[in-house]
Amino acid sequence: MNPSEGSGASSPRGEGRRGLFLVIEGVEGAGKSTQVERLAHWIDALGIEAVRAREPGGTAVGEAVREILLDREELRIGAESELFLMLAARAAFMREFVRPTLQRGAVMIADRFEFSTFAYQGFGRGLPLEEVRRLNAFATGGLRPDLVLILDLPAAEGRARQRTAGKVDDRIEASGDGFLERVASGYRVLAEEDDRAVLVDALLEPDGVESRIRSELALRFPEPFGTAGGSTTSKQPEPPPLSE
Ligand code: T5A
Repeated sequence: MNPSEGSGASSPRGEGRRGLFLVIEGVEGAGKSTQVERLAHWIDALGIEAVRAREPGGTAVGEAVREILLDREELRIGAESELFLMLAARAAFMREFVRPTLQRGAVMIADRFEFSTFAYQGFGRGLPLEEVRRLNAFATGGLRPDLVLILDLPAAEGRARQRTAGKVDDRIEASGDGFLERVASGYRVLAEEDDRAVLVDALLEPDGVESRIRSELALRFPEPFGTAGGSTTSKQPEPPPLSE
């Protein structure tokens, strides 16, 4: 996905406040790209600038790293090398997208971010999670998302959706069902232990998933999303401050 900038003028959290950093996560085929697009259009329609980008990717460095990570099946990339490549892409993503977007008070919507690293390289590949978190924090400078929406779906269901869509396996998807199941359950553990994360039932139709996402945003960020209706699974009413 290429970055896209909206044209709205107002700031999501009021004048003089920083922007909002939203992340959509989940297993392969969970519907992340679908929901990132819908969310960006909704926020644009509210007159707020929304910037969206995928990880790994988005930047020139990130897209080059993505090609190595996903498409170069002849390369034997060890788990540690995979981690550092993801983090190399992330450092560029922070510098070129996230910080400038938040500094001008817009909404950054990321299609995957650090939870992917914790789930895939930590739970999936078996690298020590605390070490993964520590290295990730260096790449991000400690800047964390305001909200991580995890599209919760059994790994097998996501793979089935990908097959229906005609998607060919990339290097990471070819890591096997056991790997992808560890990733899916890893996401649930991550959601349980982090107040900035919430599971969204991704077995629902796309409209239902979108409605849950809007409701969650309305509850956590009443200004400017408070007009959205629907149910919610939120664990906290107020948005946490961005930490750096
Ligand atoms: N990775 C990434 C790491 O290992 N570590 C990291 O730190 C990072 C950042 C990236 C790969 O890199 C790994 C993880 C990944 O293996 P990717 O292509 O960005 O790969 O991610 P994928 O999950 O592979 O992307 P997909 O496009 O396959 O999945 P999405 O975006 O979750 O799903 P989407 O929206 O494209 O939808 C897939 C299909 O399902 C349908 C859609 O129409 C589409 O056909 N669909 C639904 N069907 C039924 N119900 C719904 N609710 C649906 N929503 C969408």
